[in-house]
Amino acid sequence: MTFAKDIHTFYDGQPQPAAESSSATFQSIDPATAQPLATIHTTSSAQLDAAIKSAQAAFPVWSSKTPVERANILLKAAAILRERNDDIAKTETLDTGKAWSETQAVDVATGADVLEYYAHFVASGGLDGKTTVLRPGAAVHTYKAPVGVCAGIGAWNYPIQIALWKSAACLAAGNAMVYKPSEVTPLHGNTLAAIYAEAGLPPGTFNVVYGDGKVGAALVSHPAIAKVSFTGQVSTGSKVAAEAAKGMKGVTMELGGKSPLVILPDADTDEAADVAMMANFYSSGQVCTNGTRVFVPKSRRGEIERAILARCRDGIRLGMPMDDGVNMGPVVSKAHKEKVDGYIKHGKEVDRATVLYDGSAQKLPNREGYWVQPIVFTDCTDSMRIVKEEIFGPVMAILPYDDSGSDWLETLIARANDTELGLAAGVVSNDLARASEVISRIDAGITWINTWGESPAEMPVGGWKMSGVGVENGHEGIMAYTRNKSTLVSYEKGACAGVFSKL
Ligand SMILES: *[C@@H]1O[C@H](CO)[C@@H](O)[C@H](O)[C@H]1NC(C)=O
Ligand SMILES: *[C@@H]1O[C@H](CO)[C@@H](O)[C@H](O)[C@H]1NC(C)=O
Ligand SMILES: CC(=O)N[C@H]1CO[C@H](CO)[C@@H](O)[C@@H]1O
Repeated sequence: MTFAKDIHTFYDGQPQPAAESSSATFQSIDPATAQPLATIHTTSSAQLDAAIKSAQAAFPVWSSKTPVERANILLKAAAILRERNDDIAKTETLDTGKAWSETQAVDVATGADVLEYYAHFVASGGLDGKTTVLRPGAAVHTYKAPVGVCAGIGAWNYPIQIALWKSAACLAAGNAMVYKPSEVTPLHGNTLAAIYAEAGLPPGTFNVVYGDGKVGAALVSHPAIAKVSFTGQVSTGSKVAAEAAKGMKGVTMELGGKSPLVILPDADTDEAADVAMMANFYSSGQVCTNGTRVFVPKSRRGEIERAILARCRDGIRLGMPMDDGVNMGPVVSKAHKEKVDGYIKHGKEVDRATVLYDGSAQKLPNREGYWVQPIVFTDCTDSMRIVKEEIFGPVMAILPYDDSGSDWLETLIARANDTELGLAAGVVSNDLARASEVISRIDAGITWINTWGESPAEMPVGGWKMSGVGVENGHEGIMAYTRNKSTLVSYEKGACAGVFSKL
């Protein structure tokens, strides 16, 4: 694997070791073995300034390239990413603990897709303005101008994919970026920066800084930053947005969810069980759009629960993330394991939910890694803590609902929607008219019918309510990295003549 064992702040097109004496460090840990993988040098405030200066200097160079010139460089970067897919994916597996079967197929490829999508978008006129002829001698031109230097702050569940989703839109629109990966999963940062440099991105256009929330806060509040794109927890997101507001900076906030998956009474059993598994156990449950509140009709409960149970028993293969056939690795860190374990204990002992499937029979590959055995609770009610709060782990909560009587659908929709969060929602049904009605009445930004989780470059994604502001991807995603300019041009002399002339 080709990540550096000693990782430094990246600006001006290369890693920039700090003066030894002032350099604080932290380590990236492999969650499957608890062994350190690399030492990362925390970005000092002088280095943060230098990285932002580097981006400021690169901005006029990059933004004055034509859309086709920018697109060619981004397409080259996408080609390099695809060529090195396996190497980068292995590094992501080491850093996050996610199964290789996932990272190899998803993490790099879905990032490269977005680079290609926005390269083609800008090259084919996606950001073109328009001309309005006012009168024979005058016209109004409108432009989508880049905003300048943007801050990207990533999360630990999809490290390189998130870095690519943010930087693709940012760079394609002609901006420069200073990116901070999560301190829990930092290994991809300099790898991506070096690939951009190799593809021909001018030095300073994409820079990487390292550290925890303190470095993130200094980045967001820096006066030279024009826009902030953040992925992470709701509580951090609202602090970041408040700080950005002081400088009137634009924000894109991709935050958490506690999303409902509604299985309607007419759903196929296998279809329902497959969607429920995907919505809960992909990436060991560490997906922000996970559909963790699974509403199952009481009239169909037995067979649907049996189908879910069978898939848990035969289909979840917990193990060392690089091993063949493994589809569930450890969770990302020790602190996170303790949090998820705490919720499971609470679900059993305090909420007293029924345990439908208990993965504690799943053999652990070793004693050191941050393993959480998957679990499915049923007979859950809306007020239980495991139903209301963030868990972010392989924990499914089934909420049986009454599907008899006259107003069951109303009650169901109200319950599914009854959360401050509004990231995602899904429905499984053969009746598309009813499924669409349910989806249209749940306040959530990312919704699926008869599937879960797919998030292609073409699909704008972002949460409603406390789950976020703005979207990433799709045509809408890049607009957040632009601002509007209008120019009225007079082609005739004397447009302002006469008003202040002598009478
Ligand atoms: C969904 O919840 C929001 C508040 O979070 C509320 O304004 C809206 O009316 C609710 N919709 C339904 C159909 O319950
Ligand atoms: C630019 O105008 C569009 C509408 O055409 C609007 O949606 C967008 O928010 C504007 N951008 C900014 C930065 O104000
Ligand atoms: C059961 C579970 O882990 N659900 C989590 C899904 O992800 C969100 C964060 O985006 C958490 O709030 C949920 O707890």
